[in-house]
Amino acid sequence: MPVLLLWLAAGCGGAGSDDTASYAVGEQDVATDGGTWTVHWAPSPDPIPLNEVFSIDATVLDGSGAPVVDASLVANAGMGSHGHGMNTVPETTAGGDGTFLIEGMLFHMTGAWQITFDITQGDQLERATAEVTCCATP
Ligand SMILES: [Cu+2]
Repeated sequence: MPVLLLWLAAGCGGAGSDDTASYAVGEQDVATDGGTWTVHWAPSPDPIPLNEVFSIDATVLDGSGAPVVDASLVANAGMGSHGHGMNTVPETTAGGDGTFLIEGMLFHMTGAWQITFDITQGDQLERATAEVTCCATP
């Protein structure tokens, strides 16, 4: 039955649909605003649950697609249209190989959220922003 449900969501899921599958984020690549790096990321669990803590696996890549091992990353999120952020402060753990584990994210409202990844390498700082629509209702 899960296969059938996914197929139905893919065929019929549109604006306003509350099918769980229509909120799946998948793996995304988001370029930083200066164009230097790409953040490859995915949430866990996916789809992101409303009002429940989730985490993000992210990898910072350079222009050739190689991991950037000496950059730092700070993640945050907010609803630009509402002018507020999250009520939690996420913590980021660097893997030392270009990967980062971001824990303690929580979306407390449905609607459009922006996840920001601030990447710093030396004295260079650039931001990647991902747009996410929250969330599947239980
Ligand atoms: Cu809001």
